[in-house]
Amino acid sequence: MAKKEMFEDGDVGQASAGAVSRTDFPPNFVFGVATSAYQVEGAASEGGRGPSIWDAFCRNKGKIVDESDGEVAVDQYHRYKEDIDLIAKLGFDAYRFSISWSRIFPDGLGANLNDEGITYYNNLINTLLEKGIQPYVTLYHWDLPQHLHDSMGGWLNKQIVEYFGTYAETCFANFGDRVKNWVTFNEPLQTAVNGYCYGIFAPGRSENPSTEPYLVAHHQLLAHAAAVSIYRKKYKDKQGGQIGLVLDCEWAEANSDKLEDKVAAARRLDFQLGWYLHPIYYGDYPEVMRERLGDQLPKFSDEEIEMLRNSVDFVGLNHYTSRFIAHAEDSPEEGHFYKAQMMARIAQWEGGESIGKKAASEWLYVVPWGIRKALNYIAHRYQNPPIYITESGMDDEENDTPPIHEMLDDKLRVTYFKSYLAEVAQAIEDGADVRGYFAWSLLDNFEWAQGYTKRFGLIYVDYKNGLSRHPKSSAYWFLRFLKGDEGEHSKKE
Ligand code: GBH
Repeated sequence: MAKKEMFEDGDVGQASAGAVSRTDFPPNFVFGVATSAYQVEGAASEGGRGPSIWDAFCRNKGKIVDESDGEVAVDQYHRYKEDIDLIAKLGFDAYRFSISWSRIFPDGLGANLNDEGITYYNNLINTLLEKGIQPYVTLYHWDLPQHLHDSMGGWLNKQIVEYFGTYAETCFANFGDRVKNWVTFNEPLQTAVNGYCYGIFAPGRSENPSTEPYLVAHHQLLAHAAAVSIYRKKYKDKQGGQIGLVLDCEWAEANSDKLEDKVAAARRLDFQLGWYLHPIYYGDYPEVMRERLGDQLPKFSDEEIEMLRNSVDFVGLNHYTSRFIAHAEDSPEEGHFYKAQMMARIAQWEGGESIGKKAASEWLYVVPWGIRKALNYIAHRYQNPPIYITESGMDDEENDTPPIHEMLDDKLRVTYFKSYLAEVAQAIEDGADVRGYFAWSLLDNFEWAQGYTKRFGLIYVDYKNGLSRHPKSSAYWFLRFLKGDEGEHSKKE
């Protein structure tokens, strides 16, 4: 049987699209939408917020394709009530957003608290709770206070661990009476690799691509552990919440049955998930990373490992897409981080047909079966932890030529959510302990280096007309799905 047919016969993957309904998930399964501070808030120089490394990065010519920035973004800082109304109307249970560190401590140091920042997040949280929406709060979604970068080297300096601890504790103390779900870091891999190896994300460094990413990841892990330890010692008992870490993983499917391809796919997963989860579950970085990187990979002291071990109440998974992985002595992928993995990422089946429909972003193909595999992989390799899918979604190209109603009819995005959710339901049946699914994103927003040229939203933002919000077909699909009006007819007996 050809590999492609194998994937379509139902056993291994592709649950039939359209056959998913709310009742395929446990009643307490959480459905939410996600955003991050820099991508949606705007008001970058208002309300006492200090500058962050993304403000500075966006000013470097050539880094953001449309030369835009998050100065205004989609102005959620001023429009949070309208946005929360929309979340409530669509019927979501939860909103995952991030706190901007420099809105809490403008210089990051932890001495000068910005009361206006505290007030803003209090308002946001209280408004959510009034509407029955649970806040899922990320402490760090890439926007380091600029002063910490300038004055001490930011994530390159181990002292950052203490500053992060102070910031995290301030958030627990101020918001933890109402926030019961915390995430320390969003995708520490992206900060490490795109920030310090490829230089395509803030702070845009690529001077020492074979050492800095590993140091930065190391310090993020220690900062994560420090924050969790503070939470568990001083807040968890009285506040009763949970705390975890969010990792990104592109599913890696071996390109063939050859041993070397299987090993390459396994290596690829260790370089994404194992990098962070192995220290937490098994006390050190994956062996294959030590083999490939030698002394470039920092070492943990016994005390540090003690802190890191079991430092998650849940694993957050950001999952968008998948690739076939083949062994490659000299990787066709550019740059140190990919070369170190000795693999090729392939987006085609053997016959040349693409692995899935392409979204707008170069890296994003619609591959529903990958999410089921990623979830089962985490369940088996990391002691079946509670998992929240903290991001999942796809983008359309910004295009202001067609009439707006055409942009709103996002058929492929509807297919994406239907088919990915059907696979999540399968993973739960397989035994993975999946607790929630957050669509990325609530609304179109600042897509980092791609600026406003890519639209990931369930809600369309009209950048030319006062940032008005217009729900797309996918938003209405979720509304029906969450009410239980979707999929029932096609459910198997
Ligand atoms: C998530 O990252 C982020 O958490 C979120 O903020 C973001 O808006 C969302 O994805 C959509 O991108 O191919 O060289 O251009 C997902 C991981 C990191 C995958 C950047 C794509 C692009 C690098 N993404 N990567 S490149």
